[in-house]
Amino acid sequence: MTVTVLEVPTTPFAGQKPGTSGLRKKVGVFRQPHYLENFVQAVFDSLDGFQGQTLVVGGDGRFHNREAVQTILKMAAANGFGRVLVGRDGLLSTPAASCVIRAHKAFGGIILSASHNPGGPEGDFGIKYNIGAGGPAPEKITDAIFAATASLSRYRTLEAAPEVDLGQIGETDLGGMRVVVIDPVADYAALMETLFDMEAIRRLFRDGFTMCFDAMHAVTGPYAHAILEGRLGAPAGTVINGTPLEDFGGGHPDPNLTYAKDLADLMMGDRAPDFGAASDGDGDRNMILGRGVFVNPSDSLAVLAANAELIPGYRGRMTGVARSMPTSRAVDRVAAKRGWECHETPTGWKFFGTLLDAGRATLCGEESFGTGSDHVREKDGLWAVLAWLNIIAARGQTVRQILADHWGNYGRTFYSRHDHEGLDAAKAEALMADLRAAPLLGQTLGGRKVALHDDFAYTDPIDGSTSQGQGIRIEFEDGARIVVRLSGTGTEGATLRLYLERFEPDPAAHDQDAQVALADLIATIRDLTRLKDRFGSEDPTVIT
Ligand code: VG1
Ligand code: CO
Repeated sequence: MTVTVLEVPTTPFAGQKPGTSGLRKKVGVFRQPHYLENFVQAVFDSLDGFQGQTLVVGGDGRFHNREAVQTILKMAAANGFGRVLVGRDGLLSTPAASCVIRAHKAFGGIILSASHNPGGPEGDFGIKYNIGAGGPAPEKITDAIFAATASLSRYRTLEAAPEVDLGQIGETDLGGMRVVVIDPVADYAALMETLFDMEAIRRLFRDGFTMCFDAMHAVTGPYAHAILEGRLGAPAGTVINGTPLEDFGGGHPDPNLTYAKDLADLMMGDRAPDFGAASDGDGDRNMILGRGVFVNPSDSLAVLAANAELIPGYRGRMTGVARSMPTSRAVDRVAAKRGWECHETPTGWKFFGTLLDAGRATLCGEESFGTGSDHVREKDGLWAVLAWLNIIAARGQTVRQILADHWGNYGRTFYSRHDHEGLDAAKAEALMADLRAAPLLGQTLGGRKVALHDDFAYTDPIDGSTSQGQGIRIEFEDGARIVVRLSGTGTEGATLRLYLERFEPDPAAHDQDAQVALADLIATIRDLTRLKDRFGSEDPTVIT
């Protein structure tokens, strides 16, 4: 069959603006004729020099993933890519996509995911472009893509091209471009073997250590089955909800105490295994639990940093750490003790890329259940789980003991995030504007004096690029801190995020519940923002 390149006339769609992590919209929006095609063409139009090069394509398997992959394959061929590597069945977790881009020296990659947002015909879909270093496109590129979407008049695809069979590993030709269907797990699993003491973890399981990994019917299932139950010998049944479903079984594939409630309940109950973990829709987030204990993601980052020397892949090569601004400053204390660089960046993994590339950060993390390192350029859920297993094996301690020791050594940073989802967007914007304008500096709020009040701005120390308006910070003289920002990943109304933090050096006070320890800060920010007056309720939808 002769396949010819077709130029399809089109007109721009408003609002194709990538947010914290790519373009996310309702499935119905993405299924409009030309919607996905326009965005993909805008991505290609913003890039230079990819003729004959390799593109990586894969997604988290949510509803519309399959059709979208076929569309992108035809467009990649029509635009002149030489080769596409695509995960079998169109699957690649976000960290695995980053790994494949790097391992095969691809020009870049397209990842189809709306991460932790629900899927299915009524759910969300998303797409993002990752650069050749493996990480999310920096703002310079996402801005260019958005600009291109606004003036698009045609896109290129193939006429009369057959669907590519994505179910079989192998190679085919598509309009002169090679399509290589790869095992989505192989490169990633091989990389994990180079980082961790796999034998020590194998021994742990052999000696009866028990674990429950909840893949939440999302993309990590095949990876967790292959690595935990396959290579590490954990008993069958260790991985639950391990088959990716297009609608994630109707759930919210977000590994937190609200949406992974079954796992949280199991870990707090009498029959809890030694270790519990979960990951999100696209496999880049992780939640860590021990028997009877939840590890706050900010603490998880600090513990991983403090124990990195116990992990073969990091021994003797820690240079620095980086965290997103709203993430607690627990890791800063580790960096200060070890003499490492410590960077504070805006929310979103794309801000870590330059630091990782330059060797200025080895580990990085976000309070939103994201931890990772310079092994790829995305946060990595299963990597964090393996890192914890490695540390547990090396220290011979329970999660609870490891956490208590950490707090004993560094003090405890009480931390919580309160999410208020589904708010009226205009009212949420008004709250932010009021809070930005309020003359808070020097005032006393809830008995604490305000020492800093700003809207976080960032200058990248490597490439000098700047980003404004990244979240309002209110810091007090005693070191306590409140951060307020609006989500950039939602698809409905607005989500307000309140981040609360207070340092406690006294070990005798470490056992309190975080909500109790932070109660006064919670009251302060609710009063200051008049949450109840504005929205009728001041109760968060999700508490972490
Ligand atoms: C949220 C998190 C942020 C994370 C982003 C993408 O963004 O707060 O830390 O990087 O999701 O994570 P926002 O703008 O909604 O607060 V994922 O797992 O969607 O790739
Ligand atoms: Co995610």
